Amino acid sequence: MNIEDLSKELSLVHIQNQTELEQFRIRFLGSKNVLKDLYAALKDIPNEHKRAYGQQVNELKQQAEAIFAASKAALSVSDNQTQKDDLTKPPADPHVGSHHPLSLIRREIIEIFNRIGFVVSEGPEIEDDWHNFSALNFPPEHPARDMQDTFFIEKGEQEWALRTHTSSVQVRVMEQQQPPIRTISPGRVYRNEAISARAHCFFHQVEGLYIDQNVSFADLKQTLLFFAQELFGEQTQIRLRPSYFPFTEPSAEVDVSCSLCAGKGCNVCKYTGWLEIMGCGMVDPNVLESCGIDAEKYSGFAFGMGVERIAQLKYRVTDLRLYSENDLRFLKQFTAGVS
Ligand code: 2U9
Repeated sequence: MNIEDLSKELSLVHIQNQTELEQFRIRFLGSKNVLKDLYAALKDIPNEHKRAYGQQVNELKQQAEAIFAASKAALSVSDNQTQKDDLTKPPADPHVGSHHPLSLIRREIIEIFNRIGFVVSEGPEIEDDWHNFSALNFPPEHPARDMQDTFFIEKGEQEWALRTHTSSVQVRVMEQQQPPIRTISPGRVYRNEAISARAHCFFHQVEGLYIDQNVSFADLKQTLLFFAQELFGEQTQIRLRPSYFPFTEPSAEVDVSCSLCAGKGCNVCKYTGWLEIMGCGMVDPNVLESCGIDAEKYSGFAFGMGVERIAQLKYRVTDLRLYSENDLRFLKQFTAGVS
């Protein structure tokens, strides 16, 4: 074999498996390799050509070493690939996803109210003035109707708003059916607020409504106590503080005893022993009448809570923005909730 023949052979070589790799190694790099004959022939080369000849043989050797190294690396990658394609192997990393913390809490809230006969109702996120405000007894000059609190959309003659609460869904339920009504409305709502750790331009609510004959404030209190004990544990107590909403009278804010310190006082409950979780009240007779329900015959209670607020308390989330940033470091912490 001369230099030209071997150079041509190297330029055409294509190693496809481990056997061919070993054959190549023996032929070009083994103890009796073909290049040794070329080195041996050096002594017969005229002196003036020795240097050029030696250089050509060295280049052939380097070329053979490079081909061997590259082929060996390529074959080890494809061997790994073959192993990966072994369908009998168990998956190395199944990449289990997670449910969003707000979905987990919403599901938990819905399940609790399902157990006592409340059914889910849903409705549009873009609402008219009637369903979002007027039917709910908001006076014409109420500040919530202001541009600064509500996102308005102008389309043709009609003015629309992004709903500011899911009570609008329950107005639609009352318009369509007569009591007994026992419904909860989970959903996204919008407020025209600057985004910060404590406020967002959208959040999620679950609102509840129960209308029948002789529904009393005691029924409301017992229902909320049941809910709080299911959600936070059977030791949980509730307390109601008087409040005001246009759609309920009387109205109250609902606190639960702090489950971290059992009501003794800690930094989460700001040493009060209580955590505010929702608002509630008896449905204002004006609202019943606006929705076609006889307020002489029927009464009802309603309540509303922010899902972010409940998730914040259960999971100790301190910044509202985390819920909508899709940061995997945050979301991955809820993998245990996948079922
Ligand atoms: C109808 C009539 C009345 C729903 C209610 C609240 C009290 C309440 C807030 C809690 C925190 C909203 O998410 S939040 O900002 N809600 O305090 N919501 S009573 O009352 C209704 C609902 C429907 C027809």
